[in-house]
This record gives sequence, C-alpha cells and structure tokens, in this order.
Amino acid sequence: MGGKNEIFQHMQTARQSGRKCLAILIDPDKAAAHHLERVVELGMQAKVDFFLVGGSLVVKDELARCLAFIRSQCTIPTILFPGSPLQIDEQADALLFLSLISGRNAELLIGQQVISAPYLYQSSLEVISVGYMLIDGGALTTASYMSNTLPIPADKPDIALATALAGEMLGMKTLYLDAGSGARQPVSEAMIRKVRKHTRVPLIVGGGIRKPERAWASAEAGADIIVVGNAVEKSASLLTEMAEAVHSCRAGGLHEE
Ligand code: 1GP
Repeated sequence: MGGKNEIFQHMQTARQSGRKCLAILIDPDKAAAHHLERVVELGMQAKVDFFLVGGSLVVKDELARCLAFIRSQCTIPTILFPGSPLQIDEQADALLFLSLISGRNAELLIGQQVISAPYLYQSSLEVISVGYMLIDGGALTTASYMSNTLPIPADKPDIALATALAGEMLGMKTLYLDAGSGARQPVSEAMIRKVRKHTRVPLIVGGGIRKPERAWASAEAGADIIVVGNAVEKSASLLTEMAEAVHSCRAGGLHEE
C-alpha cells in the first residue's frame, strides 16, 4: 500500500474547502476506444478530478486496456470502483475499498474485503475505505441485484443518516450514496443534505445524474464528489457541462455546522 494518501487528501481538501469534484465513471466493458479517447480528451480540458473505473458486473477483460490508455494520455488520477476482487489492477492510482453498509450481505460487508486485503497490502494502490450505501433510485439496478441487497428507501433520509453515522463511527474514510448506475431518480437533495450535515468525511454521490443542473444541485446539497457514468457514456460532450456545473458550485461552506 506504500502509505499513499494523495487521492484521499484531495477528497478531504475538497470536503474542507467546499471545492466540488467531478468523477467520471468509466465502465471498461462499455468504453469503446474512440469513446474513451474523447472522454479523456474532454476530461483533461474540463479538469475532471478523477476517473472511476469499474462496474457491478464486468464481463470482458478490458480493465487493463482502459487503465493503460487513460494513464498514457493524462495525469487525472484513476480510481478503481470494483464490483468484485477480480477488478484489482495496479495501473490505477487508488481503489475504493467498498463495504456495502446499506445491505445485510456479509460477503459484501466484509467477506470480499478479506479476500482482497492481502493483495491490496502488497500492491502500490492507495486504498480508500468507503461506507457504500445503495439508495433506491426507482428501478432495480445491477448493483442492487448483483449484491443481493435491498437499497435504502429514497424517502428515508433518517435511515441513510443512521447508516452513514455507523460507517463513519466504524472508521470509514469516505461515504458514498449511490442510486445505482442508470437510476431513474438520483439521490434526493434532502437525503444528501441530511447526511452531509451530520458527518465529516468526504461525501461521494452518484447514480442517475443526467443533467448538469442536477449535478450542481447535488453538489450544492452537500456532495463533495459527484459521480457521472451513463450520461457521459451516451454523450461524451456532456462531460464539459457537467464539469462546469460541479466546479461552479462552491456552496459547501453554507452547510457546515
Ligand atoms: C453508479 O454512481 C454511479 O455507481 C454512476 O451512475 O451511471 O447513473 O451516472 P450513472
């Protein structure tokens, strides 16, 4: 692990300063070469903060190719967002070490982590622990189905907050509210606001964010890092507007206690 801390530091600085970050999620199975080229080019122009790479179900062996390409083109940090311990690759800079704390599937709370920890210990990857919470986005998502867990109901911010607090008290360095890729409804501003108000670690929010206005609203409600996948997969040029929206929002300070 090498004691690296740079990417987490970047997230924490964002949390403390109110500077909002945009992370573009790249599903290696869906990232055709020409699309990836365009996304990386636009990502550099728009100063995207991170590329998240991974997916709940990755069936092709494209992860290494995808990471190698991003690395060869830019210095934007790449962070693995793994759906399973098979998605570990040292070409990335960091890995989100997810524990699915919204669910009650022991395998995803601790089982898979036990399997991957010895590999990660020997790797050069920066490991960032994440209290990962699936929030109902109005449709059954791959993440929910594959994890065999129920998401937190969208209209129960109190459950989300209690879960987030437990994650933080257990020592998780970040929290991630995810409505799941392709969610019909993104995580509500009310839920983001509530979790943000009572927790101190960097807050990542994603799932179903299709419009720049929505990305801005999620950031304004208190997300420190906005994750966008599908929308940019469908239209790479949207990346520029998403980055403008997220980076123009500096409202973090407004919601500090
Ligand atoms: C899913 O939060 C990410 O894990 C991104 O979701 O693909 O819907 O943007 P979208």
